[in-house]
Amino acid sequence: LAIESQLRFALDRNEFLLHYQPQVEMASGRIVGAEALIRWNHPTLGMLGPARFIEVAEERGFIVQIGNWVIAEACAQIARWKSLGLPQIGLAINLSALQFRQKDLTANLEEALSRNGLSGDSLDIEVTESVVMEDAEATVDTIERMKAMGAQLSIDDFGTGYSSLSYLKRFKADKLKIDRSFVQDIPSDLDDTAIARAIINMAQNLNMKVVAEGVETVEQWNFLAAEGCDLVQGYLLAKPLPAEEFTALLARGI
Ligand code: G
Ligand code: G
Ligand code: NA
Ligand code: MN
Repeated sequence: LAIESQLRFALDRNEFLLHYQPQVEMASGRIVGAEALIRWNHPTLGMLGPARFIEVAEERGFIVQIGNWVIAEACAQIARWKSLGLPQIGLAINLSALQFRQKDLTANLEEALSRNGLSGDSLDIEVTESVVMEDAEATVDTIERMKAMGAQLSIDDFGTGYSSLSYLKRFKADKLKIDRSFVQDIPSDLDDTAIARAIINMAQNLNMKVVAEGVETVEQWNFLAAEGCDLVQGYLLAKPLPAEEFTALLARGI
């Protein structure tokens, strides 16, 4: 109840913030990207993760405004890093299915980019499988406009949803993110190991990059490196960090 009743005021009260988790290129060990992950600094409950409020925000429709705030804040942050002369990275943002269906989504993206003097290749748009599998004309149109802008398209939580491989080919996603549930028990779990390997092989053959999520151990890193995984995100490298801490990490490297 504290969540539902306060959510409508949270944007006006400026209670949302973004944390940033680095994405590291396995071959170079360098930070080449980050994922922006929303947090809500709730007036009485403290810092809340998305699991506590995103579903309610979707049900109530607030997710569209919240998502527009995420787009604006992410672009402002990219511009801050740029003005500090830090290494250029791609920033991934998560878009919910509801937000993806808004007619003005691409206009909002373009506006936030141009207001901050950025081109589209600064952004990496993360959507779940269900979003890209929806064959609505508007979805196809949105994806094409985002790609024309130069933004990357990543399929989040890959393997947990319902994908048609022909859609993957048609939409030409730039990246697949192997869901954390398939990563956590490699290399000891043989089924998960086979799934992770299959996703990496498929992505390579379709010219997509693979990001492994939730990498926590050196054993997982070694397995993924041997299989040809491109990028890694996980506690082994860093947890999602407040902007200042991430900025310091970007400045000194991992
Ligand atoms: O931050 P955490 O690590 O707990 O993220 C959990 C989930 O919340 C992730 O799967 C992510 O997709 C989702 N999420 C995080 N930030 C955002 C956001 O800004 N918008 C939407 N729609 N989902 C987000
Ligand atoms: O978008 P998505 O739900 O995939 O967001 C990633 C989620 O996974 C976030 O909630 C983030 O905090 C979490 N996460 C990131 N790295 C790790 C990790 O190494 N281990 C675990 N358990 N969770 C992680
Ligand atoms: Na995500
Ligand atoms: Mn994910």
